[in-house]
Amino acid sequence: MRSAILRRLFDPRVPRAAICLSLLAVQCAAIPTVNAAEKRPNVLFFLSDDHRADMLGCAGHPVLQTPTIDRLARNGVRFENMFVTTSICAASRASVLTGVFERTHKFTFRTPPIARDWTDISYPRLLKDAGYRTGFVGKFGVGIPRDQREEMFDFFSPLNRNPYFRRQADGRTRHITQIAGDRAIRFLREQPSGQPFCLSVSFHAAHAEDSDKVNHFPWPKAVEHLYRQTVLPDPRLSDPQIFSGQPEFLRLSMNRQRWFWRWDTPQKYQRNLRGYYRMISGLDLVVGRVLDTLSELNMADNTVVLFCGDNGYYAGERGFAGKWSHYDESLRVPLVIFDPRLPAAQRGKVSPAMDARSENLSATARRASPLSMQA
Ligand SMILES: [Ca+2]
Repeated sequence: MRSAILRRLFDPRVPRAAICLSLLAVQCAAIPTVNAAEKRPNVLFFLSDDHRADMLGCAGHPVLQTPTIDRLARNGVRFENMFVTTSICAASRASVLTGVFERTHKFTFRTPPIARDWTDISYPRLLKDAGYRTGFVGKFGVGIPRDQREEMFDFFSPLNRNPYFRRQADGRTRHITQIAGDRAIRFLREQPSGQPFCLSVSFHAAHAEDSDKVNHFPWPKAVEHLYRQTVLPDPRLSDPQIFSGQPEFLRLSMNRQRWFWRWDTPQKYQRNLRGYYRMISGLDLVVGRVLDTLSELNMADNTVVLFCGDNGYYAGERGFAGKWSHYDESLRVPLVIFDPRLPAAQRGKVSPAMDARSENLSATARRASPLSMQA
């Protein structure tokens, strides 16, 4: 089974996208299980939404505070050349799950669900088949028939936005970023000993609430105090000549239409970008809470933690908003991997190695990963 999966993943006729999770799944599944269940690493995978690579403190952002992800990068590796191949939520998330391009899995908005060929080699399916307890919390964003989904996940707890705030039993409201954290913590607390796990925590933040043209970026109350007094710098490449030099189809595109929703006046720019930053700081806070629980449960020393974004974002750069198109702001996403088994000398590095567009990704990922391929 494993060799068949590897053949499919590395078949040169099969185009592939960001296959690092698929590789990790194959590697984890390859570790012998007899009397060694405790040695197989757990996998904790955080995925943010509409989050560009430079929107992290550890990536040198001058304003945005992400202390938890920065700590993961200090003790792990940050990959500065992580690109998505299709810059839109649905298709990109399907690629993250399956490790193949949109043109192969053929899933995006309003298409049929992902075919079994591809869910069979999704990282949760590989790990579940290998004896892992697999969990999913948060924004799923892909169509998968129920029977296929149940073959992928033991614990499935999706969350939808709109609204971002949910009324709780005690009458208070709670942001869904925090609710995702609550459910992730529940999964960890229910984890039986002697079995490894793979938990995927998929945030809606920092996706805009597109139906609300006034409050695009609702942030959790816990980060209300951030960036209050900060005047946010203008976006790069915002000289009007850069926009006017774009081809007509881009000047008329949704990238431009939504610029008028969010970024076209200094007041809107300051308000909305402050909200966007707070949403990212809010998810960083929740990542910290989940990692604290991991430590409390004595599982941190055997858990590989990954943090990635599903696509980038234009926050006014080039006169654009949103994602979808081909420029760096839209395609480049954060990727941080913390592996507790990584030698101290290899920690805290910034790697230029990973490039999901590269046909050599499989070899690159193998070299970059502390988990050596055993195929
Ligand atoms: Ca997205």
